Amino acid sequence: MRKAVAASFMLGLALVSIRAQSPTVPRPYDAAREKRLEWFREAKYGMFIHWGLYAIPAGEWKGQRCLGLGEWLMNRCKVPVTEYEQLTKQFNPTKFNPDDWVQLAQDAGMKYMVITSKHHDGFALFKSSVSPYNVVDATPYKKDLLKQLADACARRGMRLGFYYSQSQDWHEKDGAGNTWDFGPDMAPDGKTELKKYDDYLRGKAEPQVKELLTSYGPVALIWFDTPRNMAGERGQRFTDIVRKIQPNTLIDGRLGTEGDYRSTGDNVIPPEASTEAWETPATINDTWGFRKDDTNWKSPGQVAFKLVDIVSKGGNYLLNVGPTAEGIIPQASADVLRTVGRWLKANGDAVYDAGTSPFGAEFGEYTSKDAKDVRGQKLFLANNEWRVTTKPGKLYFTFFVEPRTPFEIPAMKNKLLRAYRLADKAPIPLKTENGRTTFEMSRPMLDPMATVVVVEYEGTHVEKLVPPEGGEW
Ligand code: H79
Repeated sequence: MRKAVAASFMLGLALVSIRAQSPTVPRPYDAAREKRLEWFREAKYGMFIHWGLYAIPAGEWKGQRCLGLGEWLMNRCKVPVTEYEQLTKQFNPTKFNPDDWVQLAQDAGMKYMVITSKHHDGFALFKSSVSPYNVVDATPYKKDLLKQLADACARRGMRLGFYYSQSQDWHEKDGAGNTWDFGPDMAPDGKTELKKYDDYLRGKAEPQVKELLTSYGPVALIWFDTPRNMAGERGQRFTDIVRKIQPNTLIDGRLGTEGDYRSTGDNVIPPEASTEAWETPATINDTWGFRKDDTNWKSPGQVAFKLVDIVSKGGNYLLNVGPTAEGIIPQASADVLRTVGRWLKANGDAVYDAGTSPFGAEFGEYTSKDAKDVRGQKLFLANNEWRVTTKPGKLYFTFFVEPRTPFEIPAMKNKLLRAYRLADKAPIPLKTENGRTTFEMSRPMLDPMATVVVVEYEGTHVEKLVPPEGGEW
């Protein structure tokens, strides 16, 4: 026994080094981290808010369309700091009503909110004694936006986290990213830093993160992004600040050193389940910061699918909205969120605190041909008809299209007890023949968005049947 423990510890050490390439390799168990993660694993669904000066140009600079992500405008159109800074004089979001935003998140069924406290452009949405480039000191609005949102969240029992761009800061000569005003970050050797990066980190980023953790009550999480030159000691300095001031605050997966959970790439949903805590940050159209020309809203059905897909794989869905410069969350995105929220009111048992699929074949399969996806990975042929999530003794089958009938429940050892539709508890007869259990639903299905069928079984966890010798069923 002791040998086994030692062996698994050694294995744990060995795995640390290969985790970077293989995020599905579990990390060694960390009781404190698991405790911090408890609420996060239950919550499943959060609201991301990208808001800043970039909402004013909204994708257009000096009458020219500036393509790409709205919040990347300064970078994409190489706007000098001296010009971009002028936006502060116009920033006056008088229609901002923090209670409306929290109410929207609650109507949407979202359990936490994460707002950009400072994006890559360097402008802070909060009062900062470290840099006057902030909403209180530099704009006619003069009020702390984060304080107002934090107070509304506290009043309504909503968890609040802060996005903070620790590495890129295009406003500062020693921050990463602004090559058009301040020259390249790195020498051509790719190793020698050309900016006094630690001056920026110690002079602005670290003290601002301290401010965020000190002045706004409990911070659910800090969402760092795009780690450049952050390895080792620099990342650890941020971790130390967070742990010292608010030990329960979660750190996302993009600090540069290991955080509390894994962040996927933007809009990336992995093909398979993982027991490690993770989160997909995602756009509801094709930008994070508001762009007036982007109305490519995902439909409520698409959002519901992504949510259940992510939950069935063990992750969280952090879905973004981009408010306008006046402080309004675009009506079309609010409508989508509320439609999904209504569906969650009836079907939330399948989502909140639900466990991963015990099966997996429903996700799809890797191509047997030599095809690659846009990221150069082996192509995964996703199957999007249904997903399954779990609670002890229960399987939640969520159907996004009418299933082939009869629908065959994947084989398992546990005895199946009963099935019913989640939204109205209407019983659904189970039929077992030759060891295979099936059910049929009356058509058309109840809900045009997605219909959840609960299947109850004996025991608390699914015991898989081992395939008979020789392989396939
Ligand atoms: O905050 C959101 C994005 O602004 C941020 N992450 C999410 C959560 C993000 N930062 N960097 N990226 C995403 C990758 C951005 C890549 C691109 Fe570009 C920006 C592609 C086009 C514009 C940089 C500049 C790479 C090519 C040109």
